[in-house]
Amino acid sequence: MLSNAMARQLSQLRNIGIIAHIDAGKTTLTERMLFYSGTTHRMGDVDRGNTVTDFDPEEQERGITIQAACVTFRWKDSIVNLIDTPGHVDFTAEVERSLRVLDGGVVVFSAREGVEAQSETVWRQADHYNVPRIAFINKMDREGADFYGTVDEIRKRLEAHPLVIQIPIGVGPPHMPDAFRGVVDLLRMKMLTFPSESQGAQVVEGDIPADVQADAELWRGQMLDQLFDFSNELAELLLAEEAVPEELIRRVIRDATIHSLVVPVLCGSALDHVGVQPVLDAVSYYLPSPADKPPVEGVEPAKPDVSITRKPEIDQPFCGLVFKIQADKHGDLHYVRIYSGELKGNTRAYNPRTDKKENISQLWHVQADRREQVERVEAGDIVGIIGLRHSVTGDTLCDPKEPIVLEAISFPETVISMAIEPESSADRKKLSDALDMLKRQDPTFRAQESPETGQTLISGMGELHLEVIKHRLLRDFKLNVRVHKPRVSYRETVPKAVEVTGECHQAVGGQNLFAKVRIRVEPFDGDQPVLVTLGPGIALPPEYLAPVLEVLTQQGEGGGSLGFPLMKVKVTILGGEAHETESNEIAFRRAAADAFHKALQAAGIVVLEPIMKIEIVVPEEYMGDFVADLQQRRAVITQTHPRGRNTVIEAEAPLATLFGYSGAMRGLSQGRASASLTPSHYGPAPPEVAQGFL
Ligand SMILES: Nc1nc2c(ncn2[C@@H]2O[C@H](COP(=O)(O)OP(=O)(O)OP(=O)(O)O)[C@@H](O)[C@H]2O)c(=O)[nH]1
Ligand SMILES: [Mg+2]
Repeated sequence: MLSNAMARQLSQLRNIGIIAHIDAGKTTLTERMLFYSGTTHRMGDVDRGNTVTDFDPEEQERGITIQAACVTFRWKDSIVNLIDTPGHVDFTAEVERSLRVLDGGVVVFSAREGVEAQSETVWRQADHYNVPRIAFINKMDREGADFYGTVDEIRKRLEAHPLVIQIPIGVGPPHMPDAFRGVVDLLRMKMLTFPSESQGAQVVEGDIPADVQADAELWRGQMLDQLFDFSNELAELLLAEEAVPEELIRRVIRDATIHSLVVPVLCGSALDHVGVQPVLDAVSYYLPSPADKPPVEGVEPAKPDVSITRKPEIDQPFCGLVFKIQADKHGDLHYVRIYSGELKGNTRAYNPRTDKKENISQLWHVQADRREQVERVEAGDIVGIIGLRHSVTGDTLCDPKEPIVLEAISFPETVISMAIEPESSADRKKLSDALDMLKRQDPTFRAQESPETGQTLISGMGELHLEVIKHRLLRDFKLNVRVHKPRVSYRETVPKAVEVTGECHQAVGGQNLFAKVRIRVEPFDGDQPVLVTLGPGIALPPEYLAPVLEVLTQQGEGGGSLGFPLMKVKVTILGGEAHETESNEIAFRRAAADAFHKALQAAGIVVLEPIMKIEIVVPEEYMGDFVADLQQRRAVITQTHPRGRNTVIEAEAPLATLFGYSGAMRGLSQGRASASLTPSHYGPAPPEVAQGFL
C-alpha cells in the first residue's frame, strides 16, 4: 500500500490505464502486477471472484469489470498509479474518464481473438486523448493464439505502428508439442521464462533456443529498422554495422513511444504467469511520466477564448480535474487528477463552473476498495478528496486566485430506458435519493420522474448497464421497486428548416405586453444536441436578448413535441420587435417560448432511434442463418471478411430490434459465435414508430 513516506520524484511516476475489449485479461494482468510488485501476497483470480480490482460483488458474480478501479504500487524505481478499466461497451464512460486523466496506456489484446470491436473503440478513445501506449498480446497459451496475426491487425485495423520488442516461444496450451513457454527479449537477445513453481515470480534469463534464433534475429533487425529514422546516433551505428547499446535502443523507443510514433508490443499469458514483469518494465521504460507530457491546457473562466497552460510543477498555481465520484455513506469521494501545484487537506479550492469555493477536507490515496489518508498531494498525483459538495465529473478545481477551466470529459448519449416505480410512497423518497447518488457516480446514467405516471424513467448505455443499476437498487439500497421492461430511448429532431415569429400580445393585470421574436429552426449536425445561436446584425436590446437566449436554450433542453429529448437541431435568433412602453423581459420570454413551439409545429417531427454497430464473429457454417436473422432485424450488413476459420459480419441495426440478441445469437450457433454491439448514432425511425407515439 502506498504510504506517505513514499517520497517520489515526478519522473518516477506513471499514471496508466489498462484498456481492452471485454475478457482480454486486463484484471488478470493487473492482479499479477500487484502480486509481482509485492503489493499483495496472494494472487487472485477473476474466475474465483477474488481479485483486488474487481471488488464489487456485482463484478465478482459476473466475472467482469464494471467500474474502473485505481491501484498504486512500486515497480523498481517507478511508482505506478494504475486504473483497471472495464471492457464491456455499456461501461465505456469508465474508459473515457480514465483516459482523460492518464498519461499512458497498456492495451491488452487476446492473441486468439486479435483486434476486436471494442479494442478498436478504446484505441480511438486513447487517440482522442493523445495517450501513448504499449500493447500486450495476452492469452498466448490458448489454442489458435496468433501473435503475428494480431500484430498485423494492429497495423492494419488500428492504423498504428506496432514495434515488436518481444517474440513468443511456442504457442498454445501445455499439452501441445510446441506449447507457449516464454518470450524472447529482442533488446537483450535473451529468452525469458517464468517458472510456475514460483507462480511466475522469478524471471529466468537464458539463451535463445536454436530453433527460434533466426526468427529473433529477423525481428530484432526489423525493430532496429523501424527505429532508424528516430535517432541519428542509432542510425549511424546501424550503417556502420556496429553494436547498438541496449541503453540507446531503450532511449529511442521511449522517445518514439511518448510521441505516439510507435507502440511497443509484448506478449505473454497473464493467466499462466508468463511475460508480466516485462510489461511492468516497459511501463517504466517507455510510458511517459507527468513530466514528459506537454503542459495542461485550459481557458480563463470569464474569457473562454483565452487559453492558459499549467506545467506539472509544484510552484505553479494549483489545478486539477474531477474525473470520478464514488458515493459513500460518509460523503462522496471525488477522484481528482492534479495537474499543477499542490493541494493540502483542510483547505479550499475554487470550482469555476459553479463559481463556488469547495472544502478540501481530507485527501486519500485509494487502493481499490481501501484508502489511506494523506496530508498533501502535488502535480502528477491522483487523489480522492472528501468535502466537495457541488462538483461533478469533468469539473476543474483550481487556485481561487489563478482560475482556469480544463477541458471537460464528453460522455455518450444514453440509448436505452426502463420505467421503474416504487411499491409504496415510503420508498419514493428513498428511491429518489438512491437515483441521485447513482447519477452523481455515473454520467451515463439518467433518471427522470414523471409527475403524471408516478414512474421514473431510468436511461443508460445498454441492457447490462440498466440490469446492474436495477440490482444495485434492489440489493444494495434494499428498495421495493417495480421494474418494467427496458425500451429504446428515442430522440426527436426537425426534418427541415423553418422561420417563424413568436408573439406576445396580452393584457396582464391591466397592462399590455408586447414582443415579437423571429427565429430559424433547422436540422444540424454538431456536438451539442441543440445549438442556440445569434444571427448576424440583430436589432434587439441586450436586456431582451439574454432572456430570449435563456428561454430558447431551456426549451431546447426540455424536449420536442412527443416529449423525447431533441437533438441535431439548430436555433438561430433572427430578430424581434419591441414596443416603446409595452415591452419588457416577461413579454420577450413569452414570445421566445411561442416562437419555439410554432417552429416545432411548422417543421414537423422526425423520431430518431439509436442505431448499433454490430460485429459478429461466426463459424462459416452458420453464416446463412445469421444473415437471415439480421435481415429480420432491419440490419444493413456493411462488410463481411474472414478471420481465421470464422467469418466476421459487420452490420448496423436499430437497437429496438436487438433486445436479447446475445441469447438469440448463442441459440443460432450453439454458443460458437460472439458478437459485440456498440452504439453508433441516432438515425430516423420508420414512420410506424413515430405513429405509435402520436
Ligand atoms: N487462457 C487464458 N485465459 C486468460 C488469460 N488472461 C485472462 N484469462 C481469462 O480470461 C477471462 C477474462 O479475464 P479478465 O482478466 O477478467 O479480463 P478483463 O479484460 O479484465 O475483462 P473485463 O474487465 O470484463 O473487460 C477470465 O476467465 C480469465 O481467467 C490468459 O493469459 N490465458
Ligand atoms: Mg476486468
